[in-house]
Amino acid sequence: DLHGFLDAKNHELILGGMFPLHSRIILVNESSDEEPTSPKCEDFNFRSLRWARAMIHAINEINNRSDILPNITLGYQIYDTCFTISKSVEGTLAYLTGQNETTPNFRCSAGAPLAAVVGAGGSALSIATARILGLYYFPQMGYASSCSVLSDKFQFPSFHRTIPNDEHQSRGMAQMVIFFGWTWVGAIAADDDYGKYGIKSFKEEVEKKGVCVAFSEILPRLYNKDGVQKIIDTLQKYTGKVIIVFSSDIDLVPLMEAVAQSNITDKTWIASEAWITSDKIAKPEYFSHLGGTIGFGIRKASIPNFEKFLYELHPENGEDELVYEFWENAFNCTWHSKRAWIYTDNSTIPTHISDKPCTGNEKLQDINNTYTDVSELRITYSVYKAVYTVAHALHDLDGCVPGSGPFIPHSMCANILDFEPWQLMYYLKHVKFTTFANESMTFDEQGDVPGYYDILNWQFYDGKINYVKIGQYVALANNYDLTIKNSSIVWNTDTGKAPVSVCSISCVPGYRKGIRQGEPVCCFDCIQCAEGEITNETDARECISCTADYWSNVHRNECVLKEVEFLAYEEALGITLIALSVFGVLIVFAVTVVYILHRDTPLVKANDRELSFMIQFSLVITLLTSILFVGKPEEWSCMARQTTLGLGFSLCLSCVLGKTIVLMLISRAAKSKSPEKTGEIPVKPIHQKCVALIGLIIEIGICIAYLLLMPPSVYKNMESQNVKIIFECNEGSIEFLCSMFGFDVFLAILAFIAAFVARKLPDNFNEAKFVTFGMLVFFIVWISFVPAYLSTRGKFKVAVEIFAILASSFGLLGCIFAPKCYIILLKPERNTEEIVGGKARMNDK
Ligand code: TCR
Repeated sequence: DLHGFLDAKNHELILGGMFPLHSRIILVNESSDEEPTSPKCEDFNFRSLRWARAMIHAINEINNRSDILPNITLGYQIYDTCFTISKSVEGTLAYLTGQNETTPNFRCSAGAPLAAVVGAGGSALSIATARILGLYYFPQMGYASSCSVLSDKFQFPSFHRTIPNDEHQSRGMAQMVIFFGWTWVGAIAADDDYGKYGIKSFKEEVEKKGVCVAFSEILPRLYNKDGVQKIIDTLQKYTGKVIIVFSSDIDLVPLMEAVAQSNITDKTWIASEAWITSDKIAKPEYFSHLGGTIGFGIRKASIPNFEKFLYELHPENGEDELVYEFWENAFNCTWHSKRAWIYTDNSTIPTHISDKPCTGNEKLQDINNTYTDVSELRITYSVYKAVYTVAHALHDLDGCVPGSGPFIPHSMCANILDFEPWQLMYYLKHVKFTTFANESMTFDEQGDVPGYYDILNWQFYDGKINYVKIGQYVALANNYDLTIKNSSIVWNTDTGKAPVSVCSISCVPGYRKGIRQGEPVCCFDCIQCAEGEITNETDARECISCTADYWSNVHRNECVLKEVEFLAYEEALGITLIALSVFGVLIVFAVTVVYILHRDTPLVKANDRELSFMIQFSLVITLLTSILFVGKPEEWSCMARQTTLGLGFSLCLSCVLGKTIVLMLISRAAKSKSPEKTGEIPVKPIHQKCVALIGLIIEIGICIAYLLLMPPSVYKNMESQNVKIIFECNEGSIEFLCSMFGFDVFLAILAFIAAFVARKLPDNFNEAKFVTFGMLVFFIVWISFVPAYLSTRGKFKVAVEIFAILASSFGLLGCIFAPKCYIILLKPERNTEEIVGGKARMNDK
């Protein structure tokens, strides 16, 4: 028979109600030689008793009201589902068959026709019952069945509910996870439709946003130590901090007991609606493990006069046998006298709870029981709304004006005392009313209500766990709105701040994400960008290369202009080189001054005075060209530097050649003839100058061709070094450059040969010997220059060339003029015609 409350006497219509008044059925090993009986239930559930009482309270209220169903009295029949599918189906069939008939005959249930069924608790139960009720299009109002599949009106045509679809809740949780920046979360689901569908849509939502689900576990259906241990192991391995649990409190208890015994304390639990306000889980002794839990709760209201009504429950108020059982469980006592009556089946009488006898004088006010706790009326309010919805639908049906009713044909009305289930369905679909809490109730196409949730946070004060509202989530049509007041959240982290739940800490700019083979995308390594590449955002997937003139900085988070390199005037090397060249020029000037002052002495006059001045002038030029090599290269300085240098040297060397040729001829003549006749050699000073001029002209020719045809130009060298742009001169044509300097070398060789031949002239002052030295110095400098030049880079290349210029100029200066100045200034007694010899004589002509 129906196990629960029945109040159907003298009533016109009955509402069926299904509540999990017990949490499970007693499993007995039935032998197959006996007739099987429906299993008994155990573990009394105070919370659902409150729900059932809310239904009765609502019905009493409606019966007393004159504005709803004034002429009809409603009765109720409540069935205990024991939180089990089989019991729920059994109850459904009992409703439909009018208890013991095999054919559905719901009109005859308990003496009055059954109008609708409120229930059946959890989604799995509602799905099972809705399939049967749906066959008859029998109205069903769910109050706690939130699973998204129940919105499918093809499968469940007669199902309506006053609790929002879990789709909203999953989406809200996903948004919350994203709001707090968690990307590495765990998920645990109960082994039923509620848990599995809830986690499924949560995962879908969250994965769209790049959050990874580290693990997804299913709670074992029947308590099973290994199954729970497996989840504990997973939790212990989990490195993130956030775990989402979609489960009813009853299924979650074994896991939470195990968690409380483990050392898993640094996790933040995200609760689904079914356990966030459950005192089975929110126990102070679990608080160190579960403190700071955040979860979703459906709308709450305090139902008027409900608390008083709850306290009215007393076994001696002529109530049902269930109330005796409640009393035993609540007060921890035993009705010794009533036992046989309460537990009709002797074989399953539970061992009595305690030896203390129940007296009936116990006071509910004295104990702290979930049943009387009216601080969090959420599902209770949902039950209340479900009853009111049916009542309003019945009221609308009753108020139908004949002739303008909704039913075809002839705009018929239905009769309140004799209507078909589908006719009430019509009114349920269109019902519209406002509850005492000012909530307006309507149902959409799917029989659903809008998604509204309070976001609750567990906080411990006043010696108990409080559910503090820290925000809300409102889902209207396509508009989702999550508000969270961050400051009012209490976290169970060491820092008191929101936990950071990531697999890998995000990569700062300058680093990119490197995939780890075979691991989720949220787990990655941060790899620094290569040189010349940067990222300027966090968590970049790729580095970007800097453009041509730019290069990455040390942190690789910015492209900076490349450093420009050239030999600047300001730097020490540049200053030193310029100082050296100016110093050289000053020395040349000094020599010139000495020459001018002693212009009539034999030594100066010897071997063409003008050529000597020309050599001094050319040395000034070569020394000064080194200045052109310093500083940022420009078009003009690039063109000027090599050509001036070439010209300077050619002038210098051709003058030297002019001089040495004469010396050579003299020495040749001296070998064959007597020294007196040397004066007769046919060389005139004008010829010497011609030699110098011809040399210079040829060089000028080469230079002009060079500048016109393939001139040197500025070149930004970016290849040889990444971090720097080297400003240098592109020499234009290597061929021209080589021929220009090649000609200089040619002149130098000629001068060297001539001087070498004349080096043994038996003069007192042997100029040829010093020129030979000078040329040797010149060669040595420039020969060693080539490898040094080729092996240096950047600005030092120029410095090497300047060194060569200075060294060769100083070499020439030193070898050609120093000995002469020495004699002119310090040994004037040797500066006589005899000593200077034939040369002077020759020049005198
Ligand atoms: N929907 C769950 C069952 C459930 C529940 C609860 C059970 C909800 N809220 C509170 C016990 C207590 C929400 C389902 O299965 O759909």
